[in-house]
Amino acid sequence: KNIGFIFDLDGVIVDTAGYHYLAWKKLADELGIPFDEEANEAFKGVSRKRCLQQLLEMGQLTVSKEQFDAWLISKNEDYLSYIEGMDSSEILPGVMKVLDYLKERDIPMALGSASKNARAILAKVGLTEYFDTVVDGKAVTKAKPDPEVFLIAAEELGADVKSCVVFEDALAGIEAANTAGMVSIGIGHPDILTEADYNFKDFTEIELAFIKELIQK
Ligand code: B16
Ligand code: MG
Repeated sequence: KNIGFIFDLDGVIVDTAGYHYLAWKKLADELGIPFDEEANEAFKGVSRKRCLQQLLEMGQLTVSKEQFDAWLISKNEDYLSYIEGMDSSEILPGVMKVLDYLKERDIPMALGSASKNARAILAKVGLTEYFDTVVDGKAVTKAKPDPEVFLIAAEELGADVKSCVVFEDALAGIEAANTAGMVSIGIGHPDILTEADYNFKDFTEIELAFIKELIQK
């Protein structure tokens, strides 16, 4: 069987949620819409467009297509300015241990992210060469919980769908992996990621013996 390891980016490999939050918060403040870190939780793993739709719904605003697009652009420009200085120090604890273990064994690895900035972030933190393929927000038409992003990743890796392992921090991502029939590993709060096959608070909790088992499964 052909295995494949698929990683979400934001919240799994790096924590960009804080930067997304600052950018959404800036726009929300400009529009007079109350927005806090808790509201930002619902934006995790969700496409940029869908996030703006949700924000406008929260403020009960309806706007023209032109205005909507202009806000999408300004949010992203702000976000890009916040992530400008990102480097490898922002790779989350324990992640390198797992990536290196898989790389040393030539296990096919993919990135499966909703972010259109995924490639730029990977380059900033110096992880581009770890991934055989990057399936990002530019490559998918249907957002998580639709399994499209992970199915494309499996295909590009030449991996059997049922032999793929997915690491995700968002509920929508866990649902996407489960729908695809892949092994889902929740990174974050087990109370939120209840549907995951396995749960870990973060990568420091993952033993290499567990990764070895997944490879041999
Ligand atoms: P962008 P992931 C997701 O990335 C983020 O979790 C989510 O908060 C963000 O809105 C989305 O990417 C789109 O990002 O604005 O950069 O295209 O978790 O799927 O790696
Ligand atoms: Mg994520």
